[in-house]
Amino acid sequence: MNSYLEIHPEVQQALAEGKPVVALESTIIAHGMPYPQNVQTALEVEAVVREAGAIPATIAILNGKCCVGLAKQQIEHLGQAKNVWKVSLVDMPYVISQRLDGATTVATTMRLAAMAGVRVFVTGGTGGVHRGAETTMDISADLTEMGKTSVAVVSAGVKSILDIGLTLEYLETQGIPVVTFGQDAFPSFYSRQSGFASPLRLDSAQEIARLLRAKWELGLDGAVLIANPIPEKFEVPAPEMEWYITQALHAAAQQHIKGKAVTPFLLKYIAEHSHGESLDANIALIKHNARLGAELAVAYTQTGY
Ligand code: PSU
Ligand code: MN
Repeated sequence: MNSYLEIHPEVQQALAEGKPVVALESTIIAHGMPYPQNVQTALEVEAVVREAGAIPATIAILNGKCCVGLAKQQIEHLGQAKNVWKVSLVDMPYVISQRLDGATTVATTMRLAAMAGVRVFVTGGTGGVHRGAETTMDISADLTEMGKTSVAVVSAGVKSILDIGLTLEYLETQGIPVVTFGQDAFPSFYSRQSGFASPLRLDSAQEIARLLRAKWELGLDGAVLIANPIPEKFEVPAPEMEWYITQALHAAAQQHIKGKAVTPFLLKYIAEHSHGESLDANIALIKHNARLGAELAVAYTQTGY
């Protein structure tokens, strides 16, 4: 194992001392946002984690090494290089054995975080069950990974490029508690609402930390999905987003986009066509999630069940 993993010394030390660490994904850097906002946001997110008292560990595969904790120039490289793979679990053996560079999805970041001993992970949005999955069977490996790997995943809910209702059903089947922070409605990334109630609600990081302890100490392996609603002032009206999403789905169908290309295609289409508004919202919510994730990591080190 150790010859595959490269844990940054600062992260290694924090873990050895039982200090709070927050894992961060890198697909958002390489494939989720344009340069230079991607690099700037990744560095700001790390700063938010530090301000809240935890150590950030951005995770990516560089030259075939699974890096847990990146230096600034490595983040810069991921944000600019053109040949960075989007690495879900299925891609890991190839990218590692070919000594390539890869940005890690939620599924892969979770797995590497767990291997390193990191229990809290912050992202923007996870993958899920795609609209039309009853015929395409397009269900993200993020969901099956959450079913088995014991890491808390802080997100802004599920983006409505997905079928939110089916995604909630799948999460339930996989035994993944879905907890919305501070409200009853399950949020949909750009919006605080989704039309679905959240299965669970908790109002403090301490209560979420206790839920994590109870789950994992019972031997119930797997993730807890924590949905943190976007701050009101950054919300994008749902009808406006739905219009862009409908256009994006139509373009994807026309261009026969399939497999792992679907999600990046939809995200890129929406980002390019909705101009600055969705990007500003994306940046705001990931920083908002980073704060909650860091508070949760701190609470987890201090709280029993
Ligand atoms: N959804 C978002 N933003 C993202 C992703 C999904 O709102 O950046 C990225 C994440 O890295 C996620 C991946 O793990 O896409 C899911 O891809 P797929 O649907 O191919 O499993
Ligand atoms: Mn897919």
